[in-house]
Amino acid sequence: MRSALLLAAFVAAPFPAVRHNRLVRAEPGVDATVVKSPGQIRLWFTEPPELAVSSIKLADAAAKPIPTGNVKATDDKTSIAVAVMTPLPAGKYTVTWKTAGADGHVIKGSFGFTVGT
Ligand SMILES: [Cu+2]
Repeated sequence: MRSALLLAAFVAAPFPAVRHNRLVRAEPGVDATVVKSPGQIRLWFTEPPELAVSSIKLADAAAKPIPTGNVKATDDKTSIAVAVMTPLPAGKYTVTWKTAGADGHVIKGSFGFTVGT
């Protein structure tokens, strides 16, 4: 029902003036190289992310999923995070995320980071 209402709103206003929620910062950073395995993956957005539709997934260079905790709120309302359950060996990793802002539009993206020197 909610999605039908959202769709109707979208069709009625094909050129919405509102800006969708956007990723503004990440830790580890987008395309960053970190020396130490991160204890968590944390993302910041332009507006508070909807926790219920949020996911943060981590995979190694072979696209094998790396175990993480559940997506959780942080002390900053524009940020969400997941714990990384095991130390990451040196290598390249991909973070794939999904969330929504107050307007309910789902946004998603992915970025890489490297552990090692
Ligand atoms: Cu939007």
